[in-house]
Amino acid sequence: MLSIDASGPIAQVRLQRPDKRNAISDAFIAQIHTCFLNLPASVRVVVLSGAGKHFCAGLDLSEMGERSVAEGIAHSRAWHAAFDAIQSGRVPVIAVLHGAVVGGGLELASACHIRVAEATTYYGLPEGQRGIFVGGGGSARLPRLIGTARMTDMMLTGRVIDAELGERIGLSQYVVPAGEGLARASELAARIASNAPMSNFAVMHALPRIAELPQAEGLFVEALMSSITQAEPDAKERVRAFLDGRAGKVGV
Ligand code: 1HE
Repeated sequence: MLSIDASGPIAQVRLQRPDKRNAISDAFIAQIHTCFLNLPASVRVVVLSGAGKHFCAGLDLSEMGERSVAEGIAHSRAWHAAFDAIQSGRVPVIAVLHGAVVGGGLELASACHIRVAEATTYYGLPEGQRGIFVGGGGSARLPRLIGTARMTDMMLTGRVIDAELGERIGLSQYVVPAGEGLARASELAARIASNAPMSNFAVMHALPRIAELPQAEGLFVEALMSSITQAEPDAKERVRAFLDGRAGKVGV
């Protein structure tokens, strides 16, 4: 269900269940979790994409069945653990979106660090229509991306958001023509992989925590993180390279 090429610094991870629109079953969520927990040390960035017509149709509804309350909680917590392994993992993850990015598929996308949406992308939260609620971290992550009011609208009315509007409101950071998502993600991944590891660590792990802190505490943590990055030999060499004219200017 998950195809993984982790042979180079940029790993390609692909949802590979196109006949079921990459719907996420219990076995599938376990594979996603295992994959992100066990990325080889040589991997610096992951590009996550979906095979077939759509990125992901969310929860495999055929398995919803007759779960008890306790089983339902355990199920949701398994999704949380898997998506936490993405968001709070060791390396940045770029999602390449196309077609349906709905329900748990949108929850998966929202756990990634950068989202590149092809023009065919549409976003929906059909949970409201299915009589259920989000369970894959959507209520914690999506309001932070798009605001509680927009998520409320999507869930209450079944509103579907297209790629362009999705970019404007923060569901993706990029929109590209159909079929160009992987190429754009690979370019972005190469840039990310060329950064100092400590800078990427700070962006992935300090930045989201600082954003949740009161300002005074956030500024204090920023000062610590800033000093830690500057103390790295890598940072000293990169700054020297710029001052010596050996490193590129901003935007060049
Ligand atoms: C599925 C699923 C699925 C497709 N679970 N089997 N998610 C949803 O409510 C979305 C439900 N799916 C759809 O609305 C559509 O399938 C799509 C818009 C995503 C794609 O449409 P289309 O026309 O390309 O495909 P299709 O013909 O609808 O589906 C092809 C097959 O995939 C078909 O099975 P088949 O055996 O008849 O060929 C579908 O039944 C199957 N399929 N989506 C199971 N989701 C942690 S909580 C998260 C909560 C949620 O995610 S709720 C939202 C669930």
